[in-house]
Amino acid sequence: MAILKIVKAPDPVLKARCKPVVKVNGAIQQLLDDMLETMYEVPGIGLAAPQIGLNIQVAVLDISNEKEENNPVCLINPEIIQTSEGKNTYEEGCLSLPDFYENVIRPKEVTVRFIDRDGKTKEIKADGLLATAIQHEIDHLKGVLFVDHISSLKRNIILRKLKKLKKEGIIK
Ligand code: GNR
Ligand code: NI
Repeated sequence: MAILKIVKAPDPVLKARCKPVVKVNGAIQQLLDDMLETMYEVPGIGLAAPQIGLNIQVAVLDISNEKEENNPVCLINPEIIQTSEGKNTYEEGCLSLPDFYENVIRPKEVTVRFIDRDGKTKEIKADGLLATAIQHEIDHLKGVLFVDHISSLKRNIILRKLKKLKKEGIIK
């Protein structure tokens, strides 16, 4: 097990498209376990591979609260195969955009097809926070951040502030 370093914007690794995983082997399972450990440590409700510097189609999620049992979800090569007409607004955050939050409108319900930690193909129909988090993580695998869904004015303010914080050595 290991805690991994989280990449902060702006960084080209967060803007690249991710390659599919061709085989679920021990190395991928180790990576999933390390990503879950890193996500729980922060804590966050999701983490995608580009956020730890890897452009591969892997993400982990857990929307359970501190009183509940952990409910880890591992997504390999996820695709959204259905979205609802109805929309939902959530105030989103991102571990790669630390301390910035904005409302994002997305489909309320999604069905996602993916390969799980055991290499089995699965489908989940999600709504509420899980649907939002799944869409947020799949966006990361396409090089999309939540700030790409808000106005360019708000996005540029956030990215400029992050650049400055990096330059001053306040964040890495
Ligand atoms: O921890 C996270 N919280 C969150 C809140 C609302 C919508 C999406 C998220 S995902 C985020 C972790 C993260 O950056 N995943 O990529
Ligand atoms: Ni994120």
